[in-house]
Amino acid sequence: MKKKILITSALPYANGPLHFGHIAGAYLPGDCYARFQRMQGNDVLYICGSDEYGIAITLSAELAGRSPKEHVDHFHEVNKNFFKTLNFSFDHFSRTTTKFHENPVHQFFNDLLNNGFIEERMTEQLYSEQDGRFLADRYVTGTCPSCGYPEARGDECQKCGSSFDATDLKNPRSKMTGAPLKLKETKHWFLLLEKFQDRLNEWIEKKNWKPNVVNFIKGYIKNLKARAITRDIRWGVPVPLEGAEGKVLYVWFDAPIGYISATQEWAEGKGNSDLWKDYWCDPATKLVQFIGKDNIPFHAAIFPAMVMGQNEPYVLVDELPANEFYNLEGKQFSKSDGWYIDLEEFFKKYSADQIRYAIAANAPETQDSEFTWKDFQQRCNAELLGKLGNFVNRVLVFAKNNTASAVPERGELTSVDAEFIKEVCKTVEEIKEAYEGFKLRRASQLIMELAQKGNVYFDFKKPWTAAKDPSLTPSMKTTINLCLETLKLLALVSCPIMPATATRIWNMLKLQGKVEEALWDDVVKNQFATGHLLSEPEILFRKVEDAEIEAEIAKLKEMSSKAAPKKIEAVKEAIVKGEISFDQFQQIDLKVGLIKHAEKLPKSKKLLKLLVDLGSDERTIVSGIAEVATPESLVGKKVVVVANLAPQKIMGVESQGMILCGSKESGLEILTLIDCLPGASIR
Ligand code: B3M
Ligand code: ZN
Repeated sequence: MKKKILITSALPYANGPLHFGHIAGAYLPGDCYARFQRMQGNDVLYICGSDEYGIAITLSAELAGRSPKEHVDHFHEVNKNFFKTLNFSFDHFSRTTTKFHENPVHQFFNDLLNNGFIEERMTEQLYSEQDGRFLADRYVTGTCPSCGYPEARGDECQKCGSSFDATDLKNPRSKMTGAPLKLKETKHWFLLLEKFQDRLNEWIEKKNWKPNVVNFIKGYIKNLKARAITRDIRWGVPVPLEGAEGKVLYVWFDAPIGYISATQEWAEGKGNSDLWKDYWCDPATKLVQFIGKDNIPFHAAIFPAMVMGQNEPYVLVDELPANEFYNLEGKQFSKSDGWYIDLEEFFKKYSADQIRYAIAANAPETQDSEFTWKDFQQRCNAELLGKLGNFVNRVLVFAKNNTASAVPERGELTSVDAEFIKEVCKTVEEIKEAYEGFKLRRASQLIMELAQKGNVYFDFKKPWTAAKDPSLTPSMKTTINLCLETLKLLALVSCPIMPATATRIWNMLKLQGKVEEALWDDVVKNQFATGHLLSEPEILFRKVEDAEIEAEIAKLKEMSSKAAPKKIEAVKEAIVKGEISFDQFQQIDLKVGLIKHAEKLPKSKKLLKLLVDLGSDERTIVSGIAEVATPESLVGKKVVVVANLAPQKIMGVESQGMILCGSKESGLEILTLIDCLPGASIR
């Protein structure tokens, strides 16, 4: 019977480009599963979209010099295109800033509040008087309460490794402006997760999920406590209450509801705005959510609790195939560390199916796994080309030369033929089970086994000798008939992982319609008619040469050795700021300033207090250049000053401008001029 299957892949944050590490975890497995289930004739809806709110977004937008909206607009497109390049088959790829999103998020919040699962509490948080706002942990730096390291992060110390609340930092400051922070009371709303302990336990008991997921989540449920679900920032879904102005819902509260709002947007696009309910509100729906292991708590406990505590009949997750991590040559993919694969370059040389197959064959299903260039080459050459490509090609070329590109008739079967058919059918059945059970590694391995069985059979039957002996013609025809049937099955079983390759095989066999729309059982059952004409054979895969792979490895090493040591700096540089008009640029008054006096600011390692002659007037400027220049060396230098910047108090001193510097690995480089006079404008 036809099943209704709602499939989701974790909504990627729209704050940076995705890489193959992400693809291996929550995405490729989802796409293969969706494709497979469609071919089973099931009613599949595959939903994904960008996760666009939260501190991670505002912080990286700020570093990039963009507004959060500009930032998510940019990366939403970037990531959407990446999925397209990889041939993803989402029925809809939405985003959490659509007009559809706020309603269901508010419905969840209001229901949970009215049902007694959300409570208002007063908390203390770090506040910046200068910016007039509360700062999230990630925006805060200060002195580590354990080891005294002065630049500790808001949640943990990168020097001694201890973790703490930002409110424990000594001398807390804003990471962006250096402004001092103080504790201030603020109201927040808490989700009382402990109230769901029993229901969650009972529910999880019945799940037959991977042991790592179930064990983790059982431990997690034991320690459930109330969690703040609001934040003092402006970028997010507003809290739907009076007295909550300036507060938004925590991104992990709204993001999973994005699966629902994305489906609503999809339904609207289909011209039936209620259609989403057919999936989300029908208990017969099977909800399968693909995620990476770091997202387990939210999908296996927190979101299910939210669903349990609200009033709409939304379905709970049925299957949660969570994957481990996928690294690159032994380390995490990281653009800022130069440890990544340039995707534009990659897709100039390799195809989506090559990488889809390489990831599937080595998917991080039970433990972390990794992409290595050598493994990629081996998969491409020994497996895709050597086994699958080879079998497809030799059969089709043989048929072209010996059976006039037509499917020959199947004669009497020898025991070898019969055994071959049995083996092929068994392998196809095993591949089906592998897909059904979220086992892409196993499916990939079996696909190659199937191709290899074909090669062995072809070699054993030696149709090329039979072709020369008229008395053996019937046997030759049987061989080619069975090989062509196997090609058709190879197109079928490889379609979820390698849709483009499957399509090419399908087309070479001149089969009707699209392979991805074919029904699995029909393809297995229906045999070629004798005399069915085939198309021209084409080469499926090219050889990946040693020299290419060596060059890729060398490039990776070079990029990582050149990468800036600090992640934040690298992000700053990697992203070009949003466009401004010429008029906006003209508003910045840049002038040549002569440094007349310089001294260290007491109690600061970085700051110098400078007296700068701007021709028309003299200014006091506080500048963070103490680590790159001594006060003596600066006197007499002519520097670039932002002359019309609003004055700013820095450590008690009013700074009346800013000195421009370039950033480099070891710190800063001050921009200086030789011939210009103080006060000259810079254009
Ligand atoms: N954006 C985290 C991540 O990309 C988060 C997933 C949300 S799923 C609702 O890992
Ligand atoms: Zn420390």
